[in-house]
Amino acid sequence: MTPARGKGAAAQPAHGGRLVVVSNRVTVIRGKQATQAGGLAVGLLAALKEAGGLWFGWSGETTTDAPGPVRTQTAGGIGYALTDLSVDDLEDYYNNFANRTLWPLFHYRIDLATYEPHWYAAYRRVNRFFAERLKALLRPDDLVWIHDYHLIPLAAELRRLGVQNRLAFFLHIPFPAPELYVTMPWQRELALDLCQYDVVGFQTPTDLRQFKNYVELELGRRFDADGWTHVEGRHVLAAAVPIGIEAEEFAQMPYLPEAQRQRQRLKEAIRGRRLIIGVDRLDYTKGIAERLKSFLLLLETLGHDDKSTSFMQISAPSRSDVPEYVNLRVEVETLAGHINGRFSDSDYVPLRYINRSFSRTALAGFFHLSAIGLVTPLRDGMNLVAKEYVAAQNPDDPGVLVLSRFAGAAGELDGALIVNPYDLHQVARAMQAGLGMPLDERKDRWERMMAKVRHFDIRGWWTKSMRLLREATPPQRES
Ligand code: GDG
Repeated sequence: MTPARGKGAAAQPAHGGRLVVVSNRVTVIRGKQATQAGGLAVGLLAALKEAGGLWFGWSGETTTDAPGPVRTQTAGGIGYALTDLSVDDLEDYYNNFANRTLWPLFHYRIDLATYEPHWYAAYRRVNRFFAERLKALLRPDDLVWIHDYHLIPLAAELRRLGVQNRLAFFLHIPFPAPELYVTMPWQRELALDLCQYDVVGFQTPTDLRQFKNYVELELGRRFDADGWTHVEGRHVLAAAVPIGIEAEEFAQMPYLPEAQRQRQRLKEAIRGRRLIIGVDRLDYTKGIAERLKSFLLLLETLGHDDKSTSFMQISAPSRSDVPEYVNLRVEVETLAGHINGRFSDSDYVPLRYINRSFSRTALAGFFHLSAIGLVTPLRDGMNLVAKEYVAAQNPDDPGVLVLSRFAGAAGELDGALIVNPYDLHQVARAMQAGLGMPLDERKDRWERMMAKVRHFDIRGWWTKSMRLLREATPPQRES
């Protein structure tokens, strides 16, 4: 853990002030909706409630003319400030630069990354636009916590406007190896932008190391033992702050009436078969096609007469305006058709491939019933599904998590069967091993994982992030 204060730092009072959270997309959550919101939204809401705060970002609405003024409202004791975006800006800033340049590059897919100068220009323009709108809302002692790859330049744009507030950034996705990162024409500018924050948080020690390596190799600046460096006149603290889930709430969820109802429906449908489950946004980083190919290998090993195993893959549609996602959907649907065509019988369908989303409560019920949780991304910042699967298990008869070594969660969940998702045979063997694992071993592995899921929960994530944002004090001497 990175200490909040550098060695030899003067004892300075912690910074007070309101918390302002900034994320690309803001969803106003009212009353009961909070129970169905994603873990991240729940964590941010809790942080905002405790510090008394404001959430700023895109409203989800687009305009063909210039966007109107920022709209403010209060819900559940939290202030929201929402701005619309123009259709053209949204296309090039969000669909294109964020999701077709940064997303693939940061997930090690330079083959899918497009480097297009006018997309980058739109990305900077929208960040400048957000900065202008945010500045008008800021009080001098506000603490500002900015989220994810859509908003890397926001601190630099705020600083350019004279904003002196403490600014922290959290990157939800991996930071790539420097050799890949430097393929992007704007790599230096964006890295310097990151150095305009007071604190930059990463999901894992690996991401932190990649960033430090880049800064040392390309910017020629060293980090001290506490994680501080000094770039272009500013000190910046880089730290790993792994995100978690609401562990206790999720552990209770399978016992809610809705979860039990959904579980019962599924139980009747699979008729005593052992269930393998996968739940992901339909995204090429999640390794869904590779996972289906591994399942096909498992079915081939088991043979046509063995109808003991059933796989349910839930893939909520995602970014369906982006061509790479359209191609992925076709690939996955073709594979699913192939698997069921080869192995189904009049009384057996091996694969349920479901291209829609379910409530979180229903998911908890499904996880509880599943003998195997298959979480095999090709690259993932953390992967909350892995932690949710663990939390939703029956402590007396837990299932087995098969987890990609390339998910950030693999650094914590050492009780999982850790696999290389590119090695299709290895994943098939891990499924088979999990299905045959004795109860004692399953319990032992699950208890180790559940302890970690509880320890690194969502509250721990935001309290540590807030502590760094409030208290981190740079060393007195330039590093
Ligand atoms: C990014 C990073 C990082 C999924 N299907 C449904 C549904 N979900 C929920 C899951 C989980 C969340 O969505 C997905 O979180 P992940 O962490 O697995 O993945 P990303 O969306 O890629 O998130 C990732 C995360 O940010 C947080 O920092 O862990 O690495 O890529 O909570 O349960 N929720 C509902 N219906 C569904 O069908 N309601």
